[in-house]
Amino acid sequence: MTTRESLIARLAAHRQQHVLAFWDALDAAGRARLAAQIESIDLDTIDRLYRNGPDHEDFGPLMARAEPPPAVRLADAERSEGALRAGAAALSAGRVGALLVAGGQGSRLGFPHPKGMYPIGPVSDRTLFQIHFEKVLAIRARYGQPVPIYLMTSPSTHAETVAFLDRHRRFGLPEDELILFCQGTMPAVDARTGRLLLKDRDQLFLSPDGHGGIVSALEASGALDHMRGRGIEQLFYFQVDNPLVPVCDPTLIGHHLLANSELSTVVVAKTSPHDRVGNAVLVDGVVRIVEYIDLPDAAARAREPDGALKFWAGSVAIHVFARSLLERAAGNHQLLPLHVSKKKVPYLDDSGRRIEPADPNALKFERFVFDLLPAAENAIVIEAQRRQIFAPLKNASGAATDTPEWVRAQMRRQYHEWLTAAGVAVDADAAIEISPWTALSAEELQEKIERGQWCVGSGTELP
Ligand code: UD2
Repeated sequence: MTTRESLIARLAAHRQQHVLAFWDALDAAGRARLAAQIESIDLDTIDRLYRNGPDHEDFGPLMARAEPPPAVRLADAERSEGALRAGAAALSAGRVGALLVAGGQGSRLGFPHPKGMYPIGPVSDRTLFQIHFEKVLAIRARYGQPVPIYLMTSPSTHAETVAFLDRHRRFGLPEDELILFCQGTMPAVDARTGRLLLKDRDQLFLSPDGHGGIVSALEASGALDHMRGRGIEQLFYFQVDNPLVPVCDPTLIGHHLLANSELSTVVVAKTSPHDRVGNAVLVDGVVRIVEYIDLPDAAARAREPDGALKFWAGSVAIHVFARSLLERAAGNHQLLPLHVSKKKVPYLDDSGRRIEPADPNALKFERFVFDLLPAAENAIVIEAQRRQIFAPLKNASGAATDTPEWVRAQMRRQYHEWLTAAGVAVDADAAIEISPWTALSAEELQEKIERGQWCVGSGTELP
């Protein structure tokens, strides 16, 4: 059993005893909670990060050696037919699963629930979760094989996500094809002193350990075993906030397979030097992603002689992973370095007063899943058109982009383009939504219209 003395001994070695300041006033449940949190923390690692800074290489020298990456064009006519066949074969053989990350706290959006519960469908108010699940179900129906969804939550989104998906009966997804697992957490420390911060008298301030936490969470939850047991070899990875994501797109998966790649990452052309997307680059012959906040200004602004951005390739956080890479990473945690960022974190001071800092006061630690790129065999970059695959919901109404209104407008625009391409005349401002059950792409919609499997209504949700 954990005693106060054993906790003090553990903490004192790292000068962190202050987190027990209110121990005597806690009830048994409070003590148990705090003790469990303290025991789950790797205090050596926290010390090391505070003293030495992040685990990863310095981005200045790294970007000085960087080149723009070679990229396969998703729509490259010459190669895409073969890619489509390869991807379709993997889906028809039941070898593909979906990895959906939904553990973030969505603080910029200001929505007090998991982001996946946000009603974004321009006509139907479908939630992000429903849109993603229906895309997977449509792929499942088309290829006649299960496509299990491995859905990562965090302690702050888990219970509500489970209850929401239960309430909606997983939108029709069979029970054994939805594997929910919760990621781990990391503490925050005071940026000036390195002291752990208390959220409450019986709680440390903990936040999700970044989407790179997926590797250890997949292993600890048994999800990797589930993949092995089901013969799932490739995982289509995406973020919960992007309703345009082409989930399990066969051509994309096919490019990954044809390149014999263990990690393929999708990029779009950046629209400005400081676009809030990761930067796919080639360093010493190796593909990697440098997050926008880490990109040195000079590199962000570097131009080619024709005026185009040198580092043009913006990562939209859509990847295809080979299971083999996730397995290797699960056995070697060094492959995912910890990044450090300075954030505003409210906390209790030693007298129990709640402090709401006006400026960033704390260091938070996160792992990024794309840091697995250098460890991947034959990693490739696939370029797609931004307007076709990317409209992330990040900001509350009022911001210039990435707001609910902006995302709905992007969705309507896409449906409008699909209909127009299929020869259907629609008013530019018509309220349109195309369900994933109807079509997952412009081509599919066109085929259905040509075969007479679908006809146009107006002003209402299409079937
Ligand atoms: C992410 C990418 C950025 C770009 C952009 C596109 C990182 C570090 N940045 O930026 O390069 O591709 O997305 O939209 O990836 N999440 C978890 N657990 C965590 C943290 C995040 O599951 O601990 C999920 C979160 O639910 C979301 C996704 O990861 O689905 C991205 O998180 P974010 O919105 O905080 O990332 P952002 O917009 O800074």
